Amino acid sequence: MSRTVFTGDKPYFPDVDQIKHEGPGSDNPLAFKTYDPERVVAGKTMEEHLRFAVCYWHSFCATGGDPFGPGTRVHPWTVNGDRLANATEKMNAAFEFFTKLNVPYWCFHDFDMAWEGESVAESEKNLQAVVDLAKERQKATGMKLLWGTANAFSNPRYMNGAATNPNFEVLAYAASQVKAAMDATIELGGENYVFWGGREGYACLQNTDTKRELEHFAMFLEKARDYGRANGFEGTFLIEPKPMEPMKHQYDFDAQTVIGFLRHHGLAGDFKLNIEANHVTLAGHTFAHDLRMCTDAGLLGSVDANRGDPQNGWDTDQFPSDLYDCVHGMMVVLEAGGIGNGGFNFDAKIRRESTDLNDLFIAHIGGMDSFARGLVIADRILSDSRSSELRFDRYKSFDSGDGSRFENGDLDLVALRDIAAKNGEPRQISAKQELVENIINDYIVRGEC
Ligand code: XLS
Ligand code: CA
Ligand code: CA
Repeated sequence: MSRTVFTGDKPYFPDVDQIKHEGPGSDNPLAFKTYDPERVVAGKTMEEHLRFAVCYWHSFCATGGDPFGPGTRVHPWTVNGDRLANATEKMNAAFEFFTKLNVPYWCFHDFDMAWEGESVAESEKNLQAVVDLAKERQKATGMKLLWGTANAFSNPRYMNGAATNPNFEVLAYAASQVKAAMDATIELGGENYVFWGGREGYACLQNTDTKRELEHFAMFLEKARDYGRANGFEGTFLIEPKPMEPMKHQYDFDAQTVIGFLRHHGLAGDFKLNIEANHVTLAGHTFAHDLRMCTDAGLLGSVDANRGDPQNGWDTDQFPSDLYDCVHGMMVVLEAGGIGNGGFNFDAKIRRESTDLNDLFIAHIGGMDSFARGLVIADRILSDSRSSELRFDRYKSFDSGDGSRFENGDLDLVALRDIAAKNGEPRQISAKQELVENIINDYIVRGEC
């Protein structure tokens, strides 16, 4: 479906119309080549499968600054008015962008939409003023909120963490922000609420009580969950793992770490994971690996769709363009039956050197086409009977007889020993890795998508 295009008093992208699907033959940089919201793949439309979201922070706040120099882009929506006038213009630009790109969802942090005040009460008032605006624009356009979150990592007070800060006063301050951001998410009908660990971690083991900090973290999440549920939040709470940066050691290292933490503290019923591709690669895994760890646990909540750079060990937050990664990722998502009430959020920033206003459109179009191609190709691969045969036939020895008795817990160590003694040297079963890789590559080039 197409969203109603929104423009404020003055359009910020006057040269761009709503982006349309023109097909693989098109060389128009402002058109989709594969992503077609109405196209049906594996029983659902692309829009339903992918539930794309645009993020507020990189796309409308970041201007391309890095540790060696200031921003390179001047946002025309940054006006010299008061803070509310600025926030309003930024929101107008954002809703114009969302609706021209024709994505169904968006995501925010409290202080990318609003601005921090001198006190808790003032910050709450600032956020409420901006939520009122967002509510109107959502109503006018049909845009929906995929998730909201609180930025409890930028302000210097959070230098030692938020929920894991050794100072209780800082923890309480962070709670005030989470409460307000959750109120905002509820008011805007958000389908999820995200906790990224920010500075939840440590730099020096000798001055840190890790056990106590992790217990505080769990308690904080529990109280946030209770508040959300008591106040009408029916969506999913999401934890977003990241192994490092800003802290040297971050508690939410990767998917398996977070799954263990959630289960240990009895939080897995309300919390799932938001997997960001770049964070997974920082943890030394592949995007598809962490997705699979989540789907195996029934805890895949949502995806931050971006990528890192294989030569760099930091969070480059580039737009996803690696088709191989998108295919593998979508195979995991499709096999698990889809992304549920999560989505694919472009937590990605255009490069510092990309300075044209329409580069923001080009980047998102590329990301959407990459995941749409990933979806189409993944579906074709999974529909080829060889895909499941190659995986599941390897485990056939557990389907019946002694293998199945083992899975049921009916064989003890002595019984296993006796079976080994009777059978002698096991026969080899080829893993056929090269064949699997060849099949995937064949489908990447076979057939139009
Ligand atoms: C930072 C994270 C952050 C979360 C939301 O690395 O990706 O943007 O997604 O706080
Ligand atoms: Ca992210
Ligand atoms: Ca990131």
